[in-house]
Amino acid sequence: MTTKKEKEPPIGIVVESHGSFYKVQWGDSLIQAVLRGKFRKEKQRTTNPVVVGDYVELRMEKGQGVIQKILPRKNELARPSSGGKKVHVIAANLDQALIVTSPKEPKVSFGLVDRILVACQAFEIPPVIWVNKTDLASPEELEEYQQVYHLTGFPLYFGSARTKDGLEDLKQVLSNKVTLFVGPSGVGKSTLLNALEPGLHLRTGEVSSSTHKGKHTTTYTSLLRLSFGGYVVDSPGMREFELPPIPKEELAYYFPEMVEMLGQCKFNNCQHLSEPGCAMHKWLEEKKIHPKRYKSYCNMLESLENIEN
Ligand SMILES: Nc1nc2c(ncn2[C@@H]2O[C@H](COP(=O)(O)OP(=O)(O)OP(=O)(O)O)[C@@H](O)[C@H]2O)c(=O)[nH]1
Ligand SMILES: [Zn+2]
Repeated sequence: MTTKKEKEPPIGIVVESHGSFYKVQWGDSLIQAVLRGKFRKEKQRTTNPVVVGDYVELRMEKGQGVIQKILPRKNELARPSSGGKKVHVIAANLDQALIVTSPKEPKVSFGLVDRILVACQAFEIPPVIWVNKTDLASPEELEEYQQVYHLTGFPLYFGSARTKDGLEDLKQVLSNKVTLFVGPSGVGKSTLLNALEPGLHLRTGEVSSSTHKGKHTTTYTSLLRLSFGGYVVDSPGMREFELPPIPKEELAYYFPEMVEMLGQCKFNNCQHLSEPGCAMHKWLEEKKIHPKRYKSYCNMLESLENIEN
């Protein structure tokens, strides 16, 4: 141990949480840790005080780590707990979300990708789109992704876990970041990780040939450490986010290519559906937003209205 480490309390990152004990990565050591008693007695806003991704201060006692302090979180991925009063936090301090989608087997709709994009932004997790299974797709199908997303400014990558096309780019994207892989079952999240990091031996699910839908294969949330630096959140619960309750009037702000248009409508409470003097018509005509993105906006707006009614 260096003198510096003796002076400063060791800070590690929680990579597994099993209710009352945790696994914390500290440098190259993986430490079993428990929570200092005080935390468990304190009244908590959440069902679980420590989650994967938390940076924690440790004290070593009899070869075991004791979590002394949880450092402030920059973001958290959460859902309401079953009782409804508290929130259940799934992971914290995510640097980015890799939205894995696939044009075939399964064909993921743009509507679903767009919902996940909005949810990521609502959780303040910057999204990156990865179009997987390019080996199965036609050039037209891939071009469509380009058309739909190039105006959004969201980073967009193409590749195949099977042929390993594009995986060097993906390594760059993931390097030294904590990344959440998100996307519907069967798009190839586990296969991608196995291709990048063969040592992980993640289980992969075969896509059912009758439904073209995959099976869920992961059972608990953990952070997987990448040999080239960084971590990946492997979570069974959040394959497709639920859209958090966003006020209707804020939805347009989650569509970056719409933001510039927002001051140009006649009414400042315009929802950009078919109100008089709405700038959306012009925006579509001038191809400043892709019609598929506008359709996603309309569908999401409707589902938000349904939540409120
Ligand atoms: N052709 C092709 N098949 C792929 C590719 N990536 C994954 N697959 C196949 O797609 C199926 C599903 O892959 P998984 O990695 O289990 O998918 P997942 O997204 O992890 O699915 P869940 O764990 O259910 O969320 C497997 O049969 C993979 O072999 C790819 O790039 N091209
Ligand atoms: Zn409008």
